[in-house]
Amino acid sequence: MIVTHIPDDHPRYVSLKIREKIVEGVQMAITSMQGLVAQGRGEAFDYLIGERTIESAAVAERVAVAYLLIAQKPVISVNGNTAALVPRALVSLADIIGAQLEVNLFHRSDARVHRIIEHLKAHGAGNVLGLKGDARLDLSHDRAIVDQEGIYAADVVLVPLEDGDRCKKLVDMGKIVISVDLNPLSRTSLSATVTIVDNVTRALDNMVQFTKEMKKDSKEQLRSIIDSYDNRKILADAMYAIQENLKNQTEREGIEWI
Ligand code: PTJ
Repeated sequence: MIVTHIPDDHPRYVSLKIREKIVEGVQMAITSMQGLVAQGRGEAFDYLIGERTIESAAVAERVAVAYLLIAQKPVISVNGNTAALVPRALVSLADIIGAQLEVNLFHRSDARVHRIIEHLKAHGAGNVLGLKGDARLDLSHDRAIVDQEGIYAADVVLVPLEDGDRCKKLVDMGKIVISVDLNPLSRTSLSATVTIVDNVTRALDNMVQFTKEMKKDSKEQLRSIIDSYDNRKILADAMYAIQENLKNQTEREGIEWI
């Protein structure tokens, strides 16, 4: 495997290290080639947002954790990008929530599902769903293929880096859907119940931390966090954060903001 050495004093160290993980994912054949393109789009939005967890994303992450903690059947959907970027955090989150992990791919092959399951197991996962594919969502592509006991039966589903139509389909089925997507205007972001506009590498670590803190909260406390939440406000705040970040950067460079 070819791994490029990134010096830790490089000004774009963190972003380049994340990029290397996706490249490694492709080399291990767990991430699709299309996943590289998706990562590039994500990098662009991350740059616009300032490569940090904005306040409203942290709020959404706490609400997501509240939903996952009160869920009867929480499921975390894993694709080729998230498996490469955050395998350990996915396993940790599933463990402390008591959620199932299910591999669900857009560019599906049983061989890749199998490799991702093995990759998650190598990072500490127990049982991982996704190979059975014994249920189907009403969609015309392979993301429709799900496990009956997993995503199909779930009441709360976390879908990091998703394609918009499945997200909407899951919401239409009455499920609570939590997305992680750096583009606040993607179809996924617009249709999810809770939209986390953050890099999945930061979002998952934050959620693991928040779960540890919130696990002792009562059902009433978790409910009240959920009840005070407004997803449209979170989307508006992400757009505002992008605008402010661009404005500040423009002014720092001595360019007039018009
Ligand atoms: O492994 P597969 O076959 O299931 O395919 C996975 C990808 C991601 C290739 C597939 O779901 C896809 O094509 O996704 P899209 O339609 O490109 O959407 C991906 C979304 O995730 C885009 O809105 C990106 O901005 C966003 N994104 C990309 N990288 C990150 C991200 N959001 C958060 N963190 C990232 N690291």
